[in-house]
Amino acid sequence: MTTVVRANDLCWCGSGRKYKRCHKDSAERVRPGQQSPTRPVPPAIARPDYAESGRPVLTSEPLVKDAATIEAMRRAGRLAAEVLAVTAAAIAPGVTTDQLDRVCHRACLDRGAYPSPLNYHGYPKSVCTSVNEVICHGIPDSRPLRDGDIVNIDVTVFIDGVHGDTNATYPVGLIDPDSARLITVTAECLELGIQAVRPGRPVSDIGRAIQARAEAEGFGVVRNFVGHGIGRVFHNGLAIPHYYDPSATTIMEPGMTFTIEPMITMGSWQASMWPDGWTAVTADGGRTAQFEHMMVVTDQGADVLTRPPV
Ligand code: HM4
Ligand code: CO
Ligand code: CO
Repeated sequence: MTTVVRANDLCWCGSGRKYKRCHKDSAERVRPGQQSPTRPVPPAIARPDYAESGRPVLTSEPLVKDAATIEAMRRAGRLAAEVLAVTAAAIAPGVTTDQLDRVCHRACLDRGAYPSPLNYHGYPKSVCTSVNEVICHGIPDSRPLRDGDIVNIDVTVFIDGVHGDTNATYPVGLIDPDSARLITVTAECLELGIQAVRPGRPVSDIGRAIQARAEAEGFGVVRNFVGHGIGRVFHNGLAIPHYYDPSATTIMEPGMTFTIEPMITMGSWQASMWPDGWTAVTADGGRTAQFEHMMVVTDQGADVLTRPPV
């Protein structure tokens, strides 16, 4: 006897989710493609300390920045938002994630910026492109985007000695209503996290706000990737969890700079890693979305440095 399991049937495991969003067939999952050769950066463009060796020399820095550093980060944030918009404009069915990398790389160089991911701890490309069940750090390759996919583009630029970091998730062609709701709710989660930024309060307030919204929608919050302190260092050791973590006791202070970048899942928030050591995927193959902004804490709340112009 054979049993036909359809994609939209409830999963056999009793999770209450559709089969295609639970124990999804490996044939439907994103699979690694071919990577293109390393893209060069002209010597005229200033590089971060890890650009040659892959290992950052500076790994920590003051969490509260001086005025000159914040001004530099304002410019880096604005450029990162521009590069994200230029790269996202190339999204279409049939376009490969490597083509998105080429667009991002060129857009960084055009603005005199170094694409921060390139050779950071050996990362081979200039941007992260995370499709469907890929949580984050997807490596651009020969896989063409397909109608109905969702794709996150995560841009970081290095200019004037500081980084600017932002990401967003986009539909490819026409997407299903559940994927559209995942994207909308994830963008709302980021905004609620930003609204929770307030001097004198612990950073755990941010994750509390995000988790409440995500779980009220029946979605999960990824635990093992977090927002981060940023400045002259790409990831400086300050962690901003997107779920309520009572041990995240750092008190927000004016001049503190960090990212909030929630990763929200349709099914389980548990992650697993591809053999490439970078690509993080949901353990159950369910879709996941992410949005990111970089901000500075002010006397009132947050000043977002990566807001695209309206
Ligand atoms: S590596 N993007 N992101 N992201 N890393 C290449 C592209 C990358 C990250 C990253 C979000 C949060 C934290 C981190 C991080 C150490 C532990 C080495 C400082 O790598 O914290 O890296
Ligand atoms: Co990252
Ligand atoms: Co980031």
